[in-house]
Amino acid sequence: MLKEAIYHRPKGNFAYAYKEKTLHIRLKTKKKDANKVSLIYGDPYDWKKKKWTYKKKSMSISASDDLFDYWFIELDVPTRRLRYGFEISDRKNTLIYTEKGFYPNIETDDISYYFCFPFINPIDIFKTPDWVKETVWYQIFPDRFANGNKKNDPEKVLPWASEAPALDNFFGGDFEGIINNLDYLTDLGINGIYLTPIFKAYSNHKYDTIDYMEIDPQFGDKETFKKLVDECHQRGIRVMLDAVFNHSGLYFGPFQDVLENQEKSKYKDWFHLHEFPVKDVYPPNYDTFGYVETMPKLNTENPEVRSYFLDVAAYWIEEFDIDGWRLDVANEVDHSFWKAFRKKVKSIKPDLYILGEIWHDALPWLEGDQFDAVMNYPFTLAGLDYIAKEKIDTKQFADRLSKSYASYMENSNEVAFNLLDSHDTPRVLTECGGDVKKVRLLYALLFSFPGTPCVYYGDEIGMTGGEDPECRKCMVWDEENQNTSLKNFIKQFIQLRFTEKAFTQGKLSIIQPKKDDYYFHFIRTVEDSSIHFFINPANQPTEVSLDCTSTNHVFNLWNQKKMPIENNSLRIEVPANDFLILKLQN
Ligand code: ARE
Ligand code: CA
Repeated sequence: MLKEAIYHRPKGNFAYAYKEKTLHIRLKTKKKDANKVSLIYGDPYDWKKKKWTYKKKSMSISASDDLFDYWFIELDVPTRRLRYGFEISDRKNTLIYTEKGFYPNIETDDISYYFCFPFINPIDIFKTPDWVKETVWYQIFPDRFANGNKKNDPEKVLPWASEAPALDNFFGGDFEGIINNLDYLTDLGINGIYLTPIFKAYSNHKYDTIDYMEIDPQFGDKETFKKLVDECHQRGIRVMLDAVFNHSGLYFGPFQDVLENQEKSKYKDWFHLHEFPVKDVYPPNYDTFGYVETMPKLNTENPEVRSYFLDVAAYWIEEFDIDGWRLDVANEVDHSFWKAFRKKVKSIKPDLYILGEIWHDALPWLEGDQFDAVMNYPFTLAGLDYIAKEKIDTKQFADRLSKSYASYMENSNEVAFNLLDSHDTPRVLTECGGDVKKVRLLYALLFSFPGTPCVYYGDEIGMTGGEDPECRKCMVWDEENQNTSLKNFIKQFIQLRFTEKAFTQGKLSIIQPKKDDYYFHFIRTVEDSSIHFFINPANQPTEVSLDCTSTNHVFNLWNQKKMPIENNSLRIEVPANDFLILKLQN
């Protein structure tokens, strides 16, 4: 047994409260090293005749990556406190692993060396909003979705789709355009809209804010925005806005004041200035987003800045009843600010969704005191490498998904924001080289994996586009130019997702692919039913077999056909570039 590879540490993603009386515990071992792991556990104060009363329960491998197996157990903890260790066996030895190291036997006279989860205090439980699990998002880049009012068009507006999107061109999309098309979205089945920035700003993308308390006049006014939120809520659609609090725009009042009054400006501590005079030219002599001189970084440690932005966050919830904040460049803003942010927004609307934009490992923001989830780009990139670009095989794909899944708590995984693309990446159809079969497989994965899926506007009708700004073309409304079969496929999948609880609440197990398996197999289980998903991106069919010893019925959920079970097993073909969804029920 490779002791050096064995790892556990209470709290974080290795031992955490899932609910008031439920703990989740994980243990990492070298891949394929241990063949059995049990949790030895008990209440620290439960002794009989000077011996500690403990119980033992086996753990199972919930995920594996290239190097490690991740053992997992969900444990009821009625007294809310726990002392525990692990009994780990390989073919030769059994060892007890505790906070103080390895021991040959289970100790019951002195339990001080065991791991300790002192107490589940309800206030510390990571609570994420339930509704998010049931949400299918649609991301809208407002200038490009629909122009519902020509009167608010910007001065240099171009006729819809008359030119390729550029860094500085405008097409006049607005709130009325979105309102007019809410039936289209409802028909598609979506029930959440994520809008990229809508506050007064200079550019077409609006990430360079001028005024955080005003709506950009190109999109409408506060009244139209209120109408948009109300109309959405009437249809059961939630609304999430983009919070760009890492940096402002060049024309943000306080930064203009700095440029004008320099050292005398009362806003000089609102930013990170390197020297005076501050000049708004490249290269900037102040901290910025990247090296973009039109995006000066805000000093969120300054109490005035902090309170200003907390007020901004509160204002759009209190006055307009928005349901979520997506946090731009979230990992470059200080943790202390985000902790205050969570307290503030959750005190106003406890089930508001806080979504951070972080492309990397984000555990330090996902421990219950900052965000609910992050944009799941590791999922995006793994999916594209596997299906679109064929750069990795099934095993590597399973490893990557498992690793990122095991790095967070279930509380957050359940509301992970899963996406195939966004306004920051090439569109999924383009990544797939125009191959719609691949796109369908990626959607099958997106809509079946734990988390909350998001469709980037226009993907559903087969829009294409490379890197930003190409991925921001005007929405195609003419049905003649829409891929309606792709749209119907997505619609059907969303409907299916809503009819089966396992899609939104099922526990995940990723099946380790065998050496030559080129299909990806995972299961979502809820109560007495489980759904098996098979994704086959290969150009050849593959046969899979399922053990049905403890199953009475198997349904193919995609075509609603009952499948024949023979000799307690089911053998079935997954066609080339296709998927299969089987529900097993007792
Ligand atoms: C535009 C052009 C760029 C050009 C730039 C400079 O498109 O090609 O280089 O101008 O002039 C917004 C606009 C962009 C604009 C940008 C700067 O939407 O169109 O770029 O402002 O003016 C990293 C960050 C992540 C960030 C991405 C883009 O970590 O936070 O880069 N995403 C957000 C928004 C963007 C927005 C901004 C930030 C700024 O979603 O839309 O850009 O407000 C790796 C790295 C990641 C990296 C990721 C993508 O995986 O690890 O950290 O994300 O790639 O590059
Ligand atoms: Ca308009």
